Amino acid sequence: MLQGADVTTSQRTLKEIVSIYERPEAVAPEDLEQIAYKVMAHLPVKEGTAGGLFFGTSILMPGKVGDEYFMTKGHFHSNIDTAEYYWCISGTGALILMDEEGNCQAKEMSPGALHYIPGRVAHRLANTGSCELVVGACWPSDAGHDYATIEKNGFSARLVDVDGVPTLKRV
Ligand code: PAN
Ligand code: ZN
Repeated sequence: MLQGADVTTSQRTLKEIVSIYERPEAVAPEDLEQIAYKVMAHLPVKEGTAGGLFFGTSILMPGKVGDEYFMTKGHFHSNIDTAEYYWCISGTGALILMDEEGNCQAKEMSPGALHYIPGRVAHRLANTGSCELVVGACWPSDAGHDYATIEKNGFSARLVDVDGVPTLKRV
């Protein structure tokens, strides 16, 4: 999706992120090495540089763990006031947002949808469709990623399949 100098690619296997799901045991052992998502990022300046921007494309595979849709780890930004844009390029899914008080909401992701994520709001993607969900993102180069808070407390709601309908369920 992204090409050129300064583009890095990273990927997460289901094994690396399985603990984010409500029922990690629902993943068949033979599926653990499967790639859950990839991120290509254009990082033209050093991470932490004030005033710069990063651009990334996230590609999230379709699938579920139990009744919970495949999703990204999710994070607050370390520099917590920094914002971000998410823009859906292809596929169907949701952008799940959670503020510091634990209020969660899901924003629809379908091609062309653009969402501004304000500072102090944790964000993650879920793929509710049957093809890859491809999302562009732009964030400040001094945002940083705080994964620890979500690893410790999780999101206060999960996006699950209820009779074929993606439903945000409080935990
Ligand atoms: C995105 C995310 C990307 C992967 O580029 O980093 O979608 O999600 P996780 O980082 O939560 O695994 C972004 O929000 N950058 O700030
Ligand atoms: Zn982010």
